Amino acid sequence: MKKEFLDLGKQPIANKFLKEDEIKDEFFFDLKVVFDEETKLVSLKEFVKPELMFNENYAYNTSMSTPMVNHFRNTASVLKGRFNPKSVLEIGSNDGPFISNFPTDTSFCVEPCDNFAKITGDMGYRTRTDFWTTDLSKEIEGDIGKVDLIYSANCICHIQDLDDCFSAVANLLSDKGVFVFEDPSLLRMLERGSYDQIYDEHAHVFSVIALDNILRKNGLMIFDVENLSVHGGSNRIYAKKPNIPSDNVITQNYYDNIAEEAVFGIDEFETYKIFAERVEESKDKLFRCLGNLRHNGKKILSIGATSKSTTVFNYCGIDDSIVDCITDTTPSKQGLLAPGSHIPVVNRDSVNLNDYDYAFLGAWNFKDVIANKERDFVKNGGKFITHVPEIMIFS
Ligand code: JHZ
Repeated sequence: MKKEFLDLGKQPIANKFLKEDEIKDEFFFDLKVVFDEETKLVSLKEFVKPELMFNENYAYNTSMSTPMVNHFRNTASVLKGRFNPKSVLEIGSNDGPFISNFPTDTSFCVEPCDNFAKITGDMGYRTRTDFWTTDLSKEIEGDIGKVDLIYSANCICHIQDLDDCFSAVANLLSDKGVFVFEDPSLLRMLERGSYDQIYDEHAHVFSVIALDNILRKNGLMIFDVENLSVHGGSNRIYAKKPNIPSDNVITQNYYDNIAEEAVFGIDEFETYKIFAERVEESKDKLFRCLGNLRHNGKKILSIGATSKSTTVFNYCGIDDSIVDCITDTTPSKQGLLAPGSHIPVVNRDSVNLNDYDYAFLGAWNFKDVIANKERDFVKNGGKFITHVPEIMIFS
């Protein structure tokens, strides 16, 4: 039932930034994407072993992006106001920007990366350094009982076995509890041509339609959906146990999202073939654009050593002969080489942007924040390049 529609070539671990002597052993896999005719789920054809991606060296610190810290503070306040949960569990708590808004004595974290689990542990939160599974959820239930709010951001789409993941949630959730999770939206990816949402960690890119099918199979139902602007367009899904009277009635947002996706053709294979053609065109155009600028002696850097830019640079064949360096605010990425492309990642403060003619937006999702921060670059004649939704040069 699974049909392949996109081949993004050989790709490395998207967040495995390297030292020079690690290049020779770098791991690559075939990044191909499939559509499941039965559930309508879009997934990677070949999954990468979770331990290779999520371990003590995982480089994506949520708290290094100020807009995301604000996002999680607001999210926590909205959820407290709407549901008033007595206990909270976060799956994939990273370095704690969401959970830190809840009391330590009634909150619990699950995080497989030791470096981050240590941070929330030090903050006083009971933290299990582990992957989210039904076995773990039963263990936690034995420890703390049922939970009123289970929350997860940019993590459920990382979990390869969704049936196990959702059964684990259904097991631990109190009868009137809510499961809230947010991940990049498949519809927004298809509309914007942002194929760089696809990389090793994103085992799936979710539509509401596919989630509706899979959650139902596993004892949960969606009652609300919110469309968010973060990460280039995400959906926040609200689910609960079916057949239990609660205040959480099915909202119009839920029906509207399902209808919008159906009109777009998200449940039809043909839609994905058209998307794949657009992606190939984008690759050719970006390679020609950056290649020509370089050929004409222009200096190019990239801003944001993102997982997304790992996909773009490796798929389009862009390396340090075209892009001199990538600036990033995350200390654990700085001083290392970007996965696959081996472009050096540097601290933003060590670079004078005015020495460059063009800045490619690896973090195009923060376009406005970056353009605002880098007004001086534009004043001095610098220009930005993005590939979303089309290849564009702008200032
Ligand atoms: P950002 C992450 O993907 C990883 P990435 C993860 N796997 C996931 O699922 C998705 O999010 C949704 C830096 N930066 O958020 C900070 C600047 O340098 O787009 C970050 O390293 N300057 C969990 O990696 C990176 O850019 C700035 O001004 O694609 C942004 O990464 C700002 C604002 C950020 O996610």
